[in-house]
Amino acid sequence: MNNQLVQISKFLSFVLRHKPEAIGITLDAEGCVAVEELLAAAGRHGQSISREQLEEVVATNDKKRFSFSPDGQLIRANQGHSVEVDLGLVPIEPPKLLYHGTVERFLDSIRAQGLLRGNRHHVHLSADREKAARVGQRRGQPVVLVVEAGRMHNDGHAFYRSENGVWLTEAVPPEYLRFPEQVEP
Ligand code: HQG
Repeated sequence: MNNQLVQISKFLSFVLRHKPEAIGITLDAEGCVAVEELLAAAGRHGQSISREQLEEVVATNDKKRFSFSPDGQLIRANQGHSVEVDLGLVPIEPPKLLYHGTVERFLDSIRAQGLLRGNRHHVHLSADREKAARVGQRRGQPVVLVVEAGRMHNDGHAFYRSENGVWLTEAVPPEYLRFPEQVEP
């Protein structure tokens, strides 16, 4: 994606996940808004986006952050919301291990509390180490934690996978986490 599309993607993340009211739109229960309404509201707030640019962002976004409804009339963010939305996620069995990318300065707190979802609806986990490292890298030198997802699932914790392949769960208690200095299986 070129810089302009990245900037549009960031704008869309902001309004479709966190602050629709910033441009005077409301999301429906599933987090959707009419494309026309979104584009008009964005234009009124100094962010003019053409339908073609929007389609390009949705199609080429590196993490498939957004999707259109089947008829193309509505758009929503696939995950990462802080506003209340029902994404219709269905619990599914996770792989045995999942990964979480973070940074050193959070480790003491994570050791004590486990992984907490913060403002988001869920803790975000990745299916492989490389993806998790990229998530951690947003904040500094990445540290990748191993999550014993299979064991959590057996113990009754629900897991979901968003449309763009991010694994989600409510919280990860510390006993299911392996920290880097511990021996790998
Ligand atoms: C940390 C991006 C202290 C956690 C990414 C993380 C991802 C704790 C930060 C998606 C903690 C939360 C989500 C505890 C967790 N004590 N720190 N008990 N529990 N943390 O951004 O997972 O570009 O809310 O390790 O690629 O970093 O937005 O979560 O460092 O997929 O599409 O608190 O956001 O995707 O940060 O990232 P975030 P995240 P998008």
